[in-house]
Formats: sequence, structure tokens, C-alpha cells
Amino acid sequence: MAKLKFTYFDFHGGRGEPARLALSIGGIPFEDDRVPPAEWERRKAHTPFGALPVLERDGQVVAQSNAINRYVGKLADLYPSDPWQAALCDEVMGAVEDIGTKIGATFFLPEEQKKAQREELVAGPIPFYLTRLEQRLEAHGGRYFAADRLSVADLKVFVWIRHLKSGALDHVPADLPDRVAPKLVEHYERVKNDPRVKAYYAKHGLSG
Ligand SMILES: N[C@@H](CCC(=O)N[C@@H](CS)C(=O)NCC(=O)O)C(=O)O
Repeated sequence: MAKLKFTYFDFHGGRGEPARLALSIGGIPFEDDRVPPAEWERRKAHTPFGALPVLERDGQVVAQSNAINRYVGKLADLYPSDPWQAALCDEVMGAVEDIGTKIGATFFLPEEQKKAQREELVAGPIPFYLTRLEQRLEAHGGRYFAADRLSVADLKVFVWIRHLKSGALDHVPADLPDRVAPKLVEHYERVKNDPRVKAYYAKHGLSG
């Protein structure tokens, strides 16, 4: 079996968590390489695009979170084999990436600017993506985003909704998902209560 090493920052959430979850759910052995902030500057130059996550397979590396999610999803039986359902799964992961990138761009802004930009996101783009994702969920049966079963798309949305609901994002009301997209919050609960997901957090703890 190929030797896998998954590298991401040492926290719960973000672009790395869906793949960590998928590998664990699938029982796929991997080295969980968690980069401490102090080491990042030195290691950044050695990644394909100067960013994490990256996945190493027998010494070869692949970057880009959704490429990694698709690959580990296939290994873990969390990616649809039907090409159309796979496209639906990809669509959702791409959408979360779009809004995640907008939010991520505010992380290191000076406080005034961060507040202004986040308030703009709360007034438009975040509710837009929440409602549109909810519509996609409903259009595909209401339980999961693709093939009516858990996939890496569900894991990626789950991680995003958990972040929004955690209150960790200053100037983004933690109840926004509940107010704007209750069915998406039901989906979040469904994924959170999946015994395979619960087993992961029982093992690794959860810090929001
Ligand atoms: N499109 C890339 C974006 C990767 C990205 O921006 N990763 C962030 C962490 S979530 C990062 O490495 N930030 C540190 C840096 O850019 O120096 C992907 O989906 O993997």
C-alpha cells in the first residue's frame, strides 16, 4: 500500500480538515503531519504553491485541497463513482472554496478593515452561499450533496458551517447559518452525528 503523509496546520478546521476526516473515516493509514506556525516560513518554499494542505504519496506530492479531497475521497469511498454525482460533489467543494477564499482574505487585515470587509460579507456573499448551498442540497434529495450518501463535499460544508457557528469569526454572527439556511444546519448536524465523524472527534478532540 502507498505511504501517505498529509500536511496541514496544527488546528481543527480549515482546508485540511475534510481530508483528515476522510482518511480517518476510510481507515486509510497516513502520517498526520501538523505544521506548527513557527515552522511554516521554512517549509512554505518546499510546497508546490507555497500553501497547505499537501499530500505526499510515496515521496511524490500533490497540492490543492480539493484535488486532495477527491483523491482521498476515492480511497475512503467518500467520493461518488458516478461521473454526474462526482460533478455535483465537485461543484459544492468549489463553492465552499469560493466563499472560504473571500473570508480568508480578511484574516490578517487591520481591525478596522477586517470589520468593514466582514460586515460586507455578512450583508451579501455569506448568506448568498449559504442559501445557494441549501438549495443545492434540497435539489439533490436534502440529506447529502451527492449520491444520497456521505462524501467529501459533505465534510467540507460541515467544516465550514462549524466554523461559522463557532463564533470564532469576529463580526460574523454565529447564528447566521441558523437564520439563513436552517436545512444546511440540519445537514451539519447530520454529518456531526454520523458515527464515523463522531469517532474521529472522540479520538482527536474538537476545538472549534
Ligand atoms: N487553493 C489552495 C489554497 C491553499 C491556501 O491558501 N492555504 C492556506 C491555509 S488554509 C495557507 O497555506 N496559508 C498560508 C500561506 O499562504 O502562507 C487550496 O485549496 O489548497
